[in-house]
Amino acid sequence: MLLRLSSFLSALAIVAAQCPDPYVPLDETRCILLDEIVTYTYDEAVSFCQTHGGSLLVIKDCETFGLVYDYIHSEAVTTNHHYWLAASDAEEEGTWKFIDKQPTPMGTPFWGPGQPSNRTGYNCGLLHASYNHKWYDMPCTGKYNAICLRSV
Ligand SMILES: *[C@@H]1O[C@H](CO)[C@@H](O)[C@H](O)[C@H]1NC(C)=O
Ligand SMILES: [Ca+2]
Repeated sequence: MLLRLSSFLSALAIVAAQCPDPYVPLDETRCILLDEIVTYTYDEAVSFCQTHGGSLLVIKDCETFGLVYDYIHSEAVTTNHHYWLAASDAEEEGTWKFIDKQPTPMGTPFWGPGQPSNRTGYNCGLLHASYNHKWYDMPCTGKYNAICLRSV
């Protein structure tokens, strides 16, 4: 039992050590950096994450959404902010792609009801604080907070 606990703790230490500051572990293979202080346009948020050796938030499965959601909701100060999702339909209206050109999942549990709205000029994805951080399409020139992900 003791042995198990100590190997678990040292495994945790290894994971923690592998995420460069100011990143913290999201899971065994990924690190997360959340900035709830400074707001950015979509393009500024993309640059912010690149500067920090990562990528603006990409979520391709429920598990990742759950981990990111739990991280956002772990503190009141981070819960009350909107965060950019690195997804856009600027290239072709209604065709949502992540920054890595992969298709963005549609519908539940990701997008809010009736989202994306596909309104003119609403071409960037946002985790909306007023809607439990479900995804909404917003003008890319809005100023919101950023979450970056990177590999350990
Ligand atoms: C907007 O387009 C997407 C992709 O075609 C679609 O899934 C979604 O239902 C559309 N939204 C509305 C409000 O019609
Ligand atoms: Ca659009």
